[in-house]
Amino acid sequence: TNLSLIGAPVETGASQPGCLMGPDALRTAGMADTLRSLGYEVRDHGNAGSIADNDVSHDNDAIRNLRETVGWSRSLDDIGYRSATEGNLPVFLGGDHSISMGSIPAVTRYAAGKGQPQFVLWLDAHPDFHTLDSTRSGNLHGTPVAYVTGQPGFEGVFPALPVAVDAHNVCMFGIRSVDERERENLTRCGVTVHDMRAIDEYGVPVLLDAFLERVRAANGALHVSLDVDFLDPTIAPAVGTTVPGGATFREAHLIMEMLHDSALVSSLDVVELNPFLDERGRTAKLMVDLVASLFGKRVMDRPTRSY
Ligand code: DIR
Ligand code: MN
Ligand code: MN
Ligand code: MN
Repeated sequence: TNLSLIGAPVETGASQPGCLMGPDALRTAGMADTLRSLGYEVRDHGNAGSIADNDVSHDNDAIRNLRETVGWSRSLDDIGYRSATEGNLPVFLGGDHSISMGSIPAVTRYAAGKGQPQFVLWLDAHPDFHTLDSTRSGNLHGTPVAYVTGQPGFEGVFPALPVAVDAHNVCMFGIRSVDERERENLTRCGVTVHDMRAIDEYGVPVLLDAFLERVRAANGALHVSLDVDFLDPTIAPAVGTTVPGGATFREAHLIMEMLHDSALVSSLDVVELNPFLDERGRTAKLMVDLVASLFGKRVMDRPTRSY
């Protein structure tokens, strides 16, 4: 597999500035060389730009930076689709979580062309399931899952989706901050939400293995979207939306290790890193280390087991 790193210096979806520097912090923390050391051919495509020549609007006045976000979604959709069709596994280096409004449509379209259903593993403190109508903060990083699963209200604003992700094929881990409107819609649409309590009660292996089995049984493509705030703030402080009680170091690594063993992952986002809030690159290095686990870094070899 060839990995293509796609920098997405986007901060217009977040409440505060800083994610603009995310791709460069991940590079500085050694993303490309770490992946090369695991045996991959890695090409860094540099940073993408926005296609912001659109003239969209919406009557929810709370929404911030709508045009910029639509522009980024178009641009990242183009770049991601091209990267996938050239046979690479795209790794999107964010940027706030609004970049998934480009990355996921791209890989979903590519998968559909091969007859594969798209699955999404969403690792986040938040479900990011607001629609343009339901968002109160107006921060569009809170909307990507609603958009990519084809929830109503994005038509005529964001690009039409040739193929939406089936909401039943979205599985979330680490959730611990949900707005009321999101909760109603998540339940209605059939998204699998493993909140932190579910991880406490069952542990990562049981929950993740059940999802990976579904992906495998459907011959699905699997996109992983890793938000820094999935992690507990004590180990990952460099994010603007920290929520206490997040995933531990080992829970996060175990997810990545199991994903590697599954050999199912076909694309990845690393999002919401705000280097301005970091402690000497500590969070950036942790994110690189987690990505390394996802791509095969291990302590000891072991026979693949299923749970
Ligand atoms: C909140 C926070 N649900 C909002 N969302 C965040 O603004 O819509 N997502 N921070 O990562
Ligand atoms: Mn998020
Ligand atoms: Mn989040
Ligand atoms: Mn379904």
